[in-house]
Formats: sequence, structure tokens, C-alpha cells
Amino acid sequence: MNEQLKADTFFGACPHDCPDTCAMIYETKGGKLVDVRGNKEHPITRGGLCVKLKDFHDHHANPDRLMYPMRRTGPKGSGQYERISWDAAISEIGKRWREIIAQYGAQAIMPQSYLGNMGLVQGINSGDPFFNRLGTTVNEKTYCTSGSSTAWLLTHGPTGGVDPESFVHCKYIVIWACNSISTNLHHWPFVLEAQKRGAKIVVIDSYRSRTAKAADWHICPKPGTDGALALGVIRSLVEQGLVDQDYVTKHTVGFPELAERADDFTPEYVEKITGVKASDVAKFAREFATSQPSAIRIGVAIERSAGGAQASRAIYALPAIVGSWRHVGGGMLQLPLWDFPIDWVKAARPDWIKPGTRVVNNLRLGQALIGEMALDPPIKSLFVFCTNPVIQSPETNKIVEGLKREDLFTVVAEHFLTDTAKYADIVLPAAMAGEAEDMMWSWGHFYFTYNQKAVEPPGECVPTSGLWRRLAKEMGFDDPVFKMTDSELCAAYINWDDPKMGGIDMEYFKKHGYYRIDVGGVDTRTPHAEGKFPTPSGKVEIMLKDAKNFVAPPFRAMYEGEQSGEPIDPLPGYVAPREAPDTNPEQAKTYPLNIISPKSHAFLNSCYANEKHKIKAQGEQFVMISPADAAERNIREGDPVRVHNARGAFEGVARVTDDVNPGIVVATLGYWRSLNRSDGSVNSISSDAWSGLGRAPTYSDNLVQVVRVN
Ligand SMILES: Nc1nc2c(c(=O)[nH]1)N[C@H]1C(S)=C(S)[C@@H](COP(=O)(O)OP(=O)(O)OC[C@H]3O[C@@H](n4cnc5c(=O)[nH]c(N)nc54)[C@H](O)[C@@H]3O)O[C@H]1N2
Ligand SMILES: Nc1nc2c(c(=O)[nH]1)N[C@H]1C(S)=C(S)[C@@H](COP(=O)(O)OP(=O)(O)OC[C@H]3O[C@@H](n4cnc5c(=O)[nH]c(N)nc54)[C@H](O)[C@@H]3O)O[C@H]1N2
Ligand SMILES: [Mo]
Repeated sequence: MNEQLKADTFFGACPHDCPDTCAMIYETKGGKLVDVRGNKEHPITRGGLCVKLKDFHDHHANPDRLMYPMRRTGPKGSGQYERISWDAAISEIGKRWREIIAQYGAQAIMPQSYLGNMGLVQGINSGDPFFNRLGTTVNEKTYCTSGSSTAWLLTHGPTGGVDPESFVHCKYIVIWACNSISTNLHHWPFVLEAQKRGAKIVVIDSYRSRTAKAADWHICPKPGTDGALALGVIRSLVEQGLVDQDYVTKHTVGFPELAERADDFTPEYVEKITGVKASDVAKFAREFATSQPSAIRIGVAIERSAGGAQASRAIYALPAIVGSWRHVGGGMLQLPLWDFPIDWVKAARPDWIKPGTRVVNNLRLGQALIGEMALDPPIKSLFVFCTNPVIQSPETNKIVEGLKREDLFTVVAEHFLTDTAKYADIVLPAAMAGEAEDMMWSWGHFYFTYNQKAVEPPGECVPTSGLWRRLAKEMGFDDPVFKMTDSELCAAYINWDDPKMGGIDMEYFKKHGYYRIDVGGVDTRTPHAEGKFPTPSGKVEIMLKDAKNFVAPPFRAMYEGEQSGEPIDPLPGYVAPREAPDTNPEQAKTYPLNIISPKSHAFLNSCYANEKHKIKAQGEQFVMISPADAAERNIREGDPVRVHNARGAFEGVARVTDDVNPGIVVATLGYWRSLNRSDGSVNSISSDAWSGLGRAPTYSDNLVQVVRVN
């Protein structure tokens, strides 16, 4: 048995939507969870947990937790409920659904889930087999990385890219639209180690984030202009004779065409679009090409504007153009998840979707509920689990309006009565990570992490997997998957025969808690030194011959894919933001400021934003504004301010700071609108317009006005 595991300790895996996927140790006493620690042996977690998770046991014991199924007794949104039994809850859901199906068909029912839990058994996709079997509307899940991933799969195919641990070997690290110190903390020590060994750390971010402050160099493009910056760098690489011609010729497709397109992006033109000094574009190009190995860690935020995915494609081309992939640590880290041998088809059963079943995208939930989408049949029932759309989805005023519909039967499985759950007709209490078995993959490293059940769920809480067992029985489905135990499900979704699993089995996880998939050694791995990209040509497909040729990410539209979407530009390029003073001067007359709404340091999306001590650590909802913009509006540090546009409004306190440039405001995400000064949050003002590829969100493509609240 592992040394760290005594009789009352269990292996844990952080269930959250975070690249770090920490290996944890649950400590229990008398059947209670008393402590949660980071696993010291795990090479990424290294014994440390982040500010969100370090008191995870207290989160389990939070007195506000939902403990019993409940039925609504007051108006929708009032939070008035009565306790009912599980039998009553499940039979009421079954009865209502049977009525809806008889009158409108099963597509009038829609599930809604996201990454509140990332586990194979308890998370985002766990409900897919049940809902696909029921024949409901398919919920397409593109909150996160679908633009970036579509671009990645088009360019590189499903490769995990650079090992985050191999970053120690880098001489030049570019962290592009990623606030690692808040959002990918366990990668930061590898970056610091490289810096200690002489690497330069460059952060490209539209404001001076914590990570930008810790870098050697902060480059600050305006939101949504990264495509122009990347094209400017490409032009400069050509001009300075820094292209690795040998690598480009052998292992890429379409570079001459891209170079021709990039030719328009002179340093002066790039400066005009991005705000980055012309001389800095050339300097960055020179350093990135000549300080080998160089690597880019790209963040999720890159996709969040009209041209996000096109910009990603341009950035993805950079390591190949300068030959970074030749070296250990050189290249690009997007999402290592592509290397995980998981049987997603078995986990999500897309084969159970009847041909022609309609798909509704989760960023358009508001539109779907209030009838803007002309759905026939309309959505008459919504089943929400592992997501909090009233806070996390765009255009949340529309969602709230929809959730208030008397004729909508809403069920929410949750830990807390969130701003979404309080509109439910039936609330179901969900178990937390320490209370149910699960298996985690990762989108930030190459380890599978096993989560043991350490304690019984409190009250009548039930893990997500338990929902499908109960509902399948109610709806008369007797497929084997609805009868399997959590242990059996953990084992069922991994392709054990894949050589990357090294011949291990579940027993290995029970003894060790985690397993590094065999993708080569941290100090030797060069996955693409000789090309070998998993694309149709085996090369980096800078230019696409057949733009339909890719597989969609596992946690979004496995069902429909991009194939039915708009035509794809064969080349990467710069697509201007839809909402920016330069490109939309008319809108900017009323709403002159670009807002970005990245992650909060002490919250995990909207999780923990209801915990007093986390709110204390994070501070009240703030709005960062430049001294010039503040002065123009008579706003001083600490003043209450209102941020608004035609879509909605929220309030916060002003932080007057040089960390943002004039024209930009920053308000971080996750605050519950019911706990804010006014009934609004950053997503009251964000747009549900999609980015160009992958139906990604456009949270950074967003004009607002800010005024002082008197
Ligand atoms: N503490 C904490 N950690 C988290 C989360 C959390 O809520 N809190 N959420 C998790 C999740 S779901 C995710 S997806 C990851 C995301 O983690 P990140 O990829 O780091 O995403 P963000 O924090 O949203 O944005 C990163 C940075 O991109 C910048 N940015 C925004 N728009 C642009 C742009 O157009 N161009 C450029 N160059 N920069 C831009 C923002 O200012 C921000 O500093 O974090 C995970 N980890
Ligand atoms: N403005 C703006 N909006 C954004 C973003 C941004 O940067 N800016 N980021 C986007 C991104 S990257 C993402 S990933 C999404 C995230 O969007 P969501 O995944 O909706 O975010 P969370 O707030 O984590 O909501 C998860 C909910 O699931 C619940 N939950 C957790 N575990 C379980 C479980 O096991 N069972 C059940 N039944 N419930 C559980 C939690 O209590 C929580 O309320 O938000 C997106 N929204
Ligand atoms: Mo995300």
C-alpha cells in the first residue's frame, strides 16, 4: 500500500474544470471527511492544493448544502421549497416527462450540463447515455475550448503537444492568454524552474494579470487582436530570415500561402490594430525563434472573440515555423487531453442519438427558452446538472426570463441552491467528490487520477451516476450501463489495451491513485521532432485541403460537429472583433469600453463564490478601470460602479489601476448575482454570439459603458 495511505485515508482527484487535476488525499475519522491534502508523490500536485481546494473538507461540510430532494412551493426564483422523498421526486419527474413526451415528443426535454465535475463517471458526459436513450434534444457544450480545440485539431490533429513537465527544458516560454498563477497554478513551478535555468518568460495578455506581473516581459494586445499580432510575428520571422526552412518544408503544409497573407501585417499596421509597439513585434519574433527550445502555453481565453479560432490557428503555426518542435520542451501546449485513451463513444453513447435529433447549443440557452430560436417543439423541460448557467452562460437575463416560464418543468441537481437551482421545480441534492468513486482525465497534464469514495454522502445526497440509475428505472430502460456500479463504470471507459496504459488495470489505481499515460519521458520526449502529426497529411496543416477532416472534442458536439457549419477559411488569419471601438464605432459611441471577464483567483467558475472566506479572499466584485477612463467618469477608487450595455448590467466597486490600459475594463467571473450589489453579474452583459469556429463564446468581444453609482 502507498505510504501516504493509512487505514483512514483515501485517494482523491480534484473534480474541477481546471488543467491541474490535482491528486489529493482524503483523511477521514469516524466516517467524516476531516482533511484534504495534495498528494506529495504526484509530480504535478506535489503536495500543494490551491486556494479554492485547500479546505475542500469544509466545502463538503458547508451548512448550506442541499441534503434532500425538494419541490418548489413559492414563485420561481423565490427559493421556497418543501422536502420530498427521492421516490416522490423521481416519480414526479417521470410523470411530467411522460406527459410532455406524449404531447410534444421527447425533444421537448433538454439536458444542460457542463464541467462542474469533470469525472468520467460523475461529470459532464455522464448523463449523455440516459438522455440519448430518452431521445431528448442534444445539448451542445461549447462553453470552453471548442474554438481553440477546433483550431488545434485542424492544425495538428489530436496530439497532446508539449508535456507541461518538459517546460523545464525551455529557454523561452510564452504564456499566451493564460493567467497561470490563478488558473494553472501547478504548471507555474515548471515555468519558474526553467526561468531559474535561464529561460525568459513572456506573457501575452490584454491586461496586467497576476501572471503578467510575474513575467519577464508583458505584451499587451487589445482583446481579440491576437490574430494580427501572430501574423505580424510571422511576417517579421520571414523578414528577419528566421524561418526554419528545413522543418517547414518537411513537416508543414501551406506556409508559403500563409507568409503571403502575413505580408500585409507590417509592424506599423500590427501596432495600429493591437496596440503592441512595432519594435516589440520584431523583438518578440527574434527572441522566440532564436532562444530554443521555445514553447507556447496557450490559454483558453484566446478563443473568446469573433476571430479567436483563426487567431489560434495563426499562433499554432509559430512553433513549426521556427522549428521549436525539434527540441525537448519545444512546441506548444494546448490540451494534453487528446492523448488520453478514453472510449468517449462508450462514455457518451452518441450512437443512441436518433438521426435528425436537434441540437441546441448551451451558449444559446436563453434564446432557446424564451422562444427567440423558434423551436418546434418548444423546450418544455430542462434537466440541469454540473452547471450553473445563470452565472456562467452569456446573456443571462434571457436565461432568467426563460427559467421563470410557468410552463417549463425544470429539474436541477446541485450542491447548493445556486442562482440557477432556485428556479427549479424539483431540486435534487448531489454528492461531492469525496462521496463517490470516479476517474479523472486531465486537460493540463498526462496523468489519470483516481477518486475513491472516502465517506458516505450526507443526508440523501446522490452522486450523478445515481441519477441515471434511478431515472432509467423510472423510464423503463434496462440497458446494462444503467445497472453498472461506479467501479465498473470507471473501468469501462478506459481503453486498457492501448499501449499508453502500460498494461495496468484498476488494481494499479487502487494502490497508487494515479497513472502517467505512456507518452514518452519528460526529459526526452519530442513528439514531433520528425513531424508525425496525427493529421491527414502527417504535417502541421497550416493550410487546409479538407477543412471537414477532424474529430470534435469529446465534451462538446460529438454529435453534429463543425461539418454542418460555415465554410472554414483554408488559412489562419485575422478576423477583427465584432465589438471594438476600431471596428464598431457606432456601438462604441454609447458603449466605448471593451470588457474582459476572466477567471477569479479564489473561485472556480461559480463554485466557492458562496463561501464567505473565499469571497473574503477574492474581494467583492470589482471593476478594474484605467485612471484616464475613471477620471473621465468621475470615478474614484472604491466607488460603486454600474457596468452596462443593451444586454444588461451589473454593479461592482471600482479599482482604478494602471494594470488595465485606457479603453479596457476587467471584471472577473463567478460572483453570484444574488450575492452581488445588484442582481447582475459579468454575464448579464456578455454576448451569446459565437466565435468563428467551434461555436466558441465571445466573452472578450464585448463593449460596455461604466458609470458611477451615486
Ligand atoms: N482560479 C481559477 N482557476 C481556474 C478557473 C477559475 O474559475 N478560477 N477556471 C478553470 C477553467 S474552466 C478554465 S477554462 C481555465 C481558464 O484559464 P485561462 O486560460 O487562464 O483563462 P482566463 O482566466 O479566462 O483568461 C486568461 C487570460 O487571458 C486574458 N485575455 C482575455 N481575452 C484576451 C484576448 O483576447 N487576448 C489576450 N492575449 N488575452 C486575453 C485575460 O485577461 C486573462 O488574464 O481556468 C481554470 N482554472
Ligand atoms: N464571462 C465569462 N463567462 C464564462 C467564462 C469566462 O471566462 N467569462 N468561462 C467559461 C468557461 S471556460 C467555462 S468552463 C464555463 C463553466 O461553466 P460551469 O461549468 O457552469 O461553471 P461552474 O460555476 O463550475 O458550475 C458548475 C456547477 O455544478 C455544480 N456541481 C459540481 N459538481 C457537481 C456534481 O458532481 N453534481 C452536480 N449535480 N452538480 C455539481 C456546482 O455546484 C456548480 O454550481 O463558464 C464559461 N463562462
Ligand atoms: Mo473552462
